[in-house]
Formats: sequence, structure tokens, C-alpha cells
Amino acid sequence: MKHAFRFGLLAACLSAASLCQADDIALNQLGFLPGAAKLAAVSARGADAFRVIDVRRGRVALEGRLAPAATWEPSGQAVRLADFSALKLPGHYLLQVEGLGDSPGFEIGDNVYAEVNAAAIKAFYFNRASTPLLPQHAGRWARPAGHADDKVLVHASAASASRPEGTAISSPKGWYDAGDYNKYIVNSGISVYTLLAAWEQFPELFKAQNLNIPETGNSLPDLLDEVLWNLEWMLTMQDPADGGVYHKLTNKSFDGNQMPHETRGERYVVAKGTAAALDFAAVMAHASRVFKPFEAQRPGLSARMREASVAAWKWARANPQVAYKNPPDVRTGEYGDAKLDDEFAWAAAELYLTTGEAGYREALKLETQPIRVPSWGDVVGLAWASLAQHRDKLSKPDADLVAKRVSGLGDELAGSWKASAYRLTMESKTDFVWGSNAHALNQALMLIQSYRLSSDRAQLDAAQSVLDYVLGRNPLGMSYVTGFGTRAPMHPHHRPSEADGVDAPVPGFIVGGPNPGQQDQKNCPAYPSKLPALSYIDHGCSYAANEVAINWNAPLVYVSAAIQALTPNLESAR
Ligand SMILES: [Ca+2]
Ligand SMILES: [Ca+2]
Repeated sequence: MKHAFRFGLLAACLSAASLCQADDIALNQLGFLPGAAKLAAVSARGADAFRVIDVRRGRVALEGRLAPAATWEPSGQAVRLADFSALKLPGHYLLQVEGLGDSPGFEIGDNVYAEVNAAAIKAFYFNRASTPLLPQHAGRWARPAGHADDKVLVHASAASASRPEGTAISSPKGWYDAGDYNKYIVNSGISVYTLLAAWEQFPELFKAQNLNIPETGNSLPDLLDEVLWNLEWMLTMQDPADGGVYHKLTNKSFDGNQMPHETRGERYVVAKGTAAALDFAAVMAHASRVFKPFEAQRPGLSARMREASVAAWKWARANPQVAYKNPPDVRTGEYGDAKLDDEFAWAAAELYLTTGEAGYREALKLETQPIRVPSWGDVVGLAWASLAQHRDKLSKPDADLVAKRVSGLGDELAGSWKASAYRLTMESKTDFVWGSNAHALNQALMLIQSYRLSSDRAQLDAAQSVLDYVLGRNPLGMSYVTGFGTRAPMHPHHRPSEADGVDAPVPGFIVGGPNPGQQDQKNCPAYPSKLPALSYIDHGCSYAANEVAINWNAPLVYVSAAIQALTPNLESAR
């Protein structure tokens, strides 16, 4: 009842367009691994001391004092931190402060993120095109197949001598990109990369994982099966005549709020572009490395991916400035990006690591490359992450340079975290972009690359804090992942979740999150606040704050796996 009441309260304050009264105590609603840093954000209105109650044993497990109050600029709220990292005993708990409401219940345990990690991967399965989702895999979210995509037309913008306008090609499979039903190569790039990086860096976690997908029980790990669903589609987006890659496979306009099998209308492959070719080249080079040990299961696949990568790279070198823009008759997602030096660097890095050929190392221009938190249109950070993972393939000076630059970014992010009232890396308005939850998770992804080199515990703790943030330690007291936590989104901008007649949204999706841009259509309800961290509504119309997307789920998969794999095990401490 308590949780039902909380839901009601949130809905009421959002519809009244007033500032929502958040929970008094916000923390990660799934809980913590025994060896993790454990923090809660507490309203400054209460007493100075906190206590953690062991719910099952009915006793006080830990007492402590709150840190001094400080204002977190993105929400304008004064908060005090409770640090209960010293509590390591597995169990069920809640946190209390005199004068305030109790925290949501949480768990300390060895597998607290196993389910959310599996669900975040399974979300990709739920967004598969060209296949029915059967009840034995999809439960109440089962649905007929949508978009066979076996007869896709070549749009005028993509016409070539061997494939004139109107030629039908077959381009099935792949994941729907987001809340819509289109498939975009550029956004597939960073998404597939991030999932494969999780596999490359933490394979033990995924080897025995059972996602209950159609391929469960075959001879490949389920994570790789899921990624192959999109890689096989991506391979069909390359023109065999010249190595160029179509930017997207799309309707001319967005579908209505229908199930995938109810949509009508022609599908097109649209214009080749440099960013698409380079993201494709990077991903195929990366995938070629990952699938090399699976030659027996997938004969020839690794070599085919490597050849596809090289062909796309050559096309991009010959066509270095083809920045995509939607043709006038195509009105779906653009993923336009005119700044292509980061895509060149990423593709060169992956091809160098896969082939060892000096020409790619030269094209990479490592010494002059900046390092930044990655996003779909700014992928240079992915080059640094792959180089950091494979320093054994680099010269000594290159390996040293990579370590220095990656840990430099890690130090910078950990510095912001330490100085933050909420103990978070997202400090300024610029961190609350469209898809701010994924931006935060990508900050954590870079912190983890750094922690793997430096073993500086602050960097791991800062990454943990990001996971805490998206799972509840935020001013709205929301877990931003559907189906997880005590208060999670119920109305994501996701056509199947809106149209399937099932109350609960498809589980395992992280929504974009607070976005002070508030770029929704005028008929959407007003946001409760203009402040960055409060700019959120749980409404199906809100693509600006409440949509789902493959490139937002991928870093949730990565970070939840990394925290699970890297947090020091405390067997000896029990
Ligand atoms: Ca499998
Ligand atoms: Ca770019």
C-alpha cells in the first residue's frame, strides 16, 4: 500500500504541475553489493543522525551522522549524505532519520544487479524487428512479428548504378531504435559497441547468463546471440558494389501508437553517409575480434565482418565529408552529424586493433585526439576505451599515452563527484542533455575504463554513484528503469508499451531522464519544474524525457555488469 500511495502522490503532483515533493531519503532502490560504497541522499529538514534498520532481524544494524547540508545546483535542493558503506552483511534494510519518512527498502547481497543486467539486455530482444515474440520468451509482452523488412526499397537518395531508385533489397532483423520502429546505423554503432565491450571486459559474467531468448541453450552466450540479431541486419545495410553503408532503414514518417505488426507503409534504405560507414567499420572490426574464438559456432563470420569493415573504411576515405541530412520526404529520426573526425578516429582504432596494420595507427592520429564521454554523435571516447582494453597490442609509448589520457578523464570525473552535494558526476546544466540518464551512465563507463587502469577506488565509487542515481538516488526518488525499484516509469514513450493493452510497460528499459530542454509537443503535460534534475514527466507523450533507446540501454548493461564484476568481494570480511 505504501508503494501504491507513493505512486499516487507522484502522479498527483505531476499533473498539478507543481514541484513534486520528493522522498525524504533517496537511495539505490535495488540495493548494494556487500563491498560497495553505500550512500543515501537525505533531506536537510530532519535530525543529524541516521540509522539503518535490518528489517528481517528487527534491529538497528548501523548508526551514523549525516554529512553537513549542501545544495545540489541541478535540483536546487539542500541535501545531507548518509554513508553506510561500513554495513556489509547481506540482508533487507531501510534507512531512518528522525523527523523524516523512511527510505524505500533495499537489499545488500551478492547478486543485487543480476536481474536488472539481464533485463536490460532482454530489452533489446523485446525491440527485435522481423520476428514474433513468443509467450515462452516474452510472457505477457508476447506479440506477432513486425516489419519483415525483406522487401525494402532503395530511396532516391540512396540510388546507385547497380541499385537504382525503387530496387527492392532484403534487410531483415535488427532492433527498433527506440520508441519508434525504424533502424539507424549510426545509433546502432555505439549501442553494439557498448554491449560487445561489456562482453570483452567481463566475459565470465555473461558466459552462463540465461536470458530466456530463442537462442538460449545454443552454443553461444546469450548476450552475443542478442547482439548478432542487430549485427546481421547491419551487414545487409552495406552496398556490396562499393562498401558504402546506408544511413538508415525507415518509414517516410513516424508510425502512430500502434503495435509493430499493425503498421503499414513502405520501408526504405536512405542515403549512404560517412558517419554510417565509419560507425559500421568500427563495429564490424570490433565484432570480428569478438567472434574470432567462435569460428566453430559461426564459420566465416569473423572474416566476413573484417572484410565488411575494411570495405566501409575505404568508402569513407573516398567520401570523407558526406554528412547525413534527411531528404525532404523523410521525416523520421535524423542522427545527423557533420563533425566526423571522432568517427574516423574510432574506426581507425578498431581496425588497428583487429588488423595490426600500421596505416590505421597513422590514420588514428592518437597524439592529437581529445578524450570525451561518448555519445552517438561523439564517439572518440570509444576509441580510447578499446585502446585501453588492448594496451598489449600497442607500442609502449602508445600504451602509456592511453593510460595517461584515460585516467586523466577518470580523475576529472571523480573530482566532480567528490565535490558534489549529491555525490554525483552530473554537476552542470550541460550534463542534463536529452538522454541525461545515458550521459551519466557513459560517464560511469569512462570512469570504469580508468579504474581498470588505476585501481583508484574513488573512480569505482563514482561509477557506483551513477548506478545509484539511475536506480533511485535522485531528487525524484525514481528508479528510471521500467519494472525495477519501488517507483519506476509506467508510461515510457515506447510504442509497444503504449499499444499492447498490458498495464506494465515492457521491462528492462531505462528512460532518457530529466531534460531541461523539455522539447515535447504542446499537448504534453507541463513539467513540474524548469530545474535540470527535476525536468521529468512519466508520460507516454514525452519523447524528451521518457523515451527509451538502444544507445541508452547499452550503457546500463555495461555499468551494471562492471559494478558487479569489479566491486571487491568481501568473503573474508564476513
Ligand atoms: Ca545462447
Ligand atoms: Ca561525430
